[in-house]
Amino acid sequence: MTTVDLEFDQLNSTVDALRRSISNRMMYGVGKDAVTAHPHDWLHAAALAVRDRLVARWMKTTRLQYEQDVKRVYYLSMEFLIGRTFTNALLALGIHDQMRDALASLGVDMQALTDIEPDAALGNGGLGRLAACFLDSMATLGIPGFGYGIRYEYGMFRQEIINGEQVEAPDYWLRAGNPWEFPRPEIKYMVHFGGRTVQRGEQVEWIDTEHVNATAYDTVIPGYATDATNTLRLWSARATDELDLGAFNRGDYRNAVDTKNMSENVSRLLYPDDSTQAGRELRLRQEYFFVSATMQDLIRRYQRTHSTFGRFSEKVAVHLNDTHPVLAIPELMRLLVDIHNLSWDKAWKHVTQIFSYTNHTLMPEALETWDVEMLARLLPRHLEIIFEINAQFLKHVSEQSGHDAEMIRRISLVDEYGQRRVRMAHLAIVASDKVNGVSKLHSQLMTRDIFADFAQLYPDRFTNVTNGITPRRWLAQASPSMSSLIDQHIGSHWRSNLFELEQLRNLRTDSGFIDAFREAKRQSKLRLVHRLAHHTKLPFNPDALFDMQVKRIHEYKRQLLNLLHVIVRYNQIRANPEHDWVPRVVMFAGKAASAYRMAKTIIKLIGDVGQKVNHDPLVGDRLKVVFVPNYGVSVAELMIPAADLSEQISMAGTEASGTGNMKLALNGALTIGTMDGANIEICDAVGRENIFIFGHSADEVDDLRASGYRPRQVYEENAELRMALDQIRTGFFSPDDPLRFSDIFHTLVDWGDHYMVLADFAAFAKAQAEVDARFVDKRAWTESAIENVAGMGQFSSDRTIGEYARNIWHVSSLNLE
Ligand code: 26V
Repeated sequence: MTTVDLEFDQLNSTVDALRRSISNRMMYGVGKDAVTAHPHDWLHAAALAVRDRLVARWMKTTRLQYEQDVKRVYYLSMEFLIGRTFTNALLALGIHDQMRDALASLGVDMQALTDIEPDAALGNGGLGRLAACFLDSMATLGIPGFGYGIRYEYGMFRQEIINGEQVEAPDYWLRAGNPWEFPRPEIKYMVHFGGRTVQRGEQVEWIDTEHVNATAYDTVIPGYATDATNTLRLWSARATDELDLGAFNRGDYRNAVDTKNMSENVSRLLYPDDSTQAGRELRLRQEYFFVSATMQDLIRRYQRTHSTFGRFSEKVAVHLNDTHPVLAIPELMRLLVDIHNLSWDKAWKHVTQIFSYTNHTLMPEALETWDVEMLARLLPRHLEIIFEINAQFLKHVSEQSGHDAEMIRRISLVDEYGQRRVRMAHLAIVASDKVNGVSKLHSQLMTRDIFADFAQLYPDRFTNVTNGITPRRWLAQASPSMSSLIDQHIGSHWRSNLFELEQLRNLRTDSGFIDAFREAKRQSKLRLVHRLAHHTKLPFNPDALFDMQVKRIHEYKRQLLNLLHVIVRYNQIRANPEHDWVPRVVMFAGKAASAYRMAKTIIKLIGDVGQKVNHDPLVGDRLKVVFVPNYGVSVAELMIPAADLSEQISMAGTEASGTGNMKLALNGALTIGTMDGANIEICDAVGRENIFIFGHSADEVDDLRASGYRPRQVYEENAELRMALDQIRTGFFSPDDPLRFSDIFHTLVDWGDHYMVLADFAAFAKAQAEVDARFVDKRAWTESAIENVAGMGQFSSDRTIGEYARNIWHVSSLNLE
């Protein structure tokens, strides 16, 4: 290796310098000139000019990490919902306006460019977006943190709404190339599958395997207003031999190419489905593929500066974002014991100090288990290791518990009822130093219900770290009008210390500020109306109350509760059109898992109700119902700043935390919500009088269920609700197919109403009436909205990451001096 110093240009970020950089990148990077360049070429050239300005910081960060021999955090996640990068990077570097002017001087409109950047949508929902907010905060706080995941070629499907129905289209997000990633073909690891194990003396060997290579793609994660710059490393599968030369030489070219494609399928697509069994084997392969490459990579990095494993657990923390990466545990055991020759006990000691695990859902059907038979076939050595971990664990518990056989069956890593399955959450808990839930309530319920036995055994292991969101993307970037208003009054430092928003409390009664606040909100509403204009063809009144429920479509989130209230309101308006109704636009957005029939039917019902309501001349602009297609990070950035009302109406005890609730409150929306997830903490932060809380609490849900919940009785006793449900059942909204929604009716009325929609309906309707009354009093409403923004300090993901760093990972920030 040579050690010559490279000579390169120091890049500054004046408008002139940026214009030259873009021109150079267009010429030498993209290979075009201003005459032939398409908009995507401009975006590419501008993105490369921005990326160039991040690289020096990135290298500095890496160099300092080695020099200071820091402890590193590895955040393992099957999902990273990054969204767009261009504006985010400009804001992090503080060169947004300079870039806008540089592009303008080249005759290019920056807004038009930012709009064509594809989202990196490598995730399904809350868990994936949380990972992206965490990357932003780790970099901003200077925590030496690495994101590790899969470079899916196809991200979350694009949702089209055709005749009111969800149609999934593939998301080939890499079509135009990805200017933000650095391919690292030299960083590659072999990942094995199948085969069998043999004992050779003390050692076990895993042989006769098939293999695939994992190669790295690195994305720069800039911290906000700091030189600290982290890395997201995503793995892509490459066939180990470019082609099966045997088959090729036999003239079987087709077969040779097929084999290569098969093995590369492992990183082809994101699983858009948390509700089906289909493709489970490929999903297991994905999970192992990415954790194997990651464990090999972190060992290699450790060994660059350490000659023994003595300090391994002092220098490495691995975080498991839910159970999807749990195979990292047996994989690290395998690498340490079988490859690096540590004793089992030494290796296990390291492992139990290195790992930590976050649970993101209490729903039993979402707790991952893997068929023992499938594991035996794909990962025989790992299954042996899991069995050994289990044997030692159960021996220990048995001694401690006085041989409580029933308890041992419950906590075993292997579920022995019926077909044997490995319980991945149990493996995560046994191997982790810390296990956390994502809101206070969720952490309590976790230790009370699903992990009660473990919480008894290891009370100190369980903790809570309430989720948070990055204020850079969710306020500074998403809402230019609100951000600049806040800047004018309290300065710009809230971006790095969100508690500064508390100063807005002093302004809540300042008439000038109240008017300006309302105007900033109105700007965001106009922006949304303008963008929706060509989609809906409906005239929206920007002064109407914008009521939003934006999140995955799921029965537990209760879009149906919202919709039933819309129908009741519609009937009331028709019965009494002269009344002074508060105009409302009720917006829904969200994707349904492709195999989740009920969720798709709910989308269709929203569309059909909208058809009826929106075209009823008696209703006018008193009520509009809109389903905004293709919800994702960028659509969220457009919608959330425009919201007046935030619907957070899950059945209490089902939404682990929610993070959309935080984004909406931060943008000055008032919440209507149940005492669920982080809503409870939001209520404390903004004050009970500035939020609309309704419905059964988690305990009351349990009591009602225990005492025998009878939804049909609710239906019979509430005339307005009954009318709405009957309209759904009899085809009032679907005259072309009157029985289309009969399953929805029966689910709610006859089949148990599992998520207690009817039980909470009356309370919800009452809370909605209070919403109307408050909204009429513009001043009172705006004061509450300001209180919401002012109270959001604790929901910055910087606070969240600070807690993880201190209490779970035990890492400190890099010294950047
Ligand atoms: C499971 C699976 C199973 C296999 C196929 C793909 C897939 C994708 C996701 C999941 C589990 C999703 C769990 C989740 O997203 N939980 C959400 O996590 C948020 C961040 O903590 C939290 O705010 C939400 O309340 C919670 O629902």
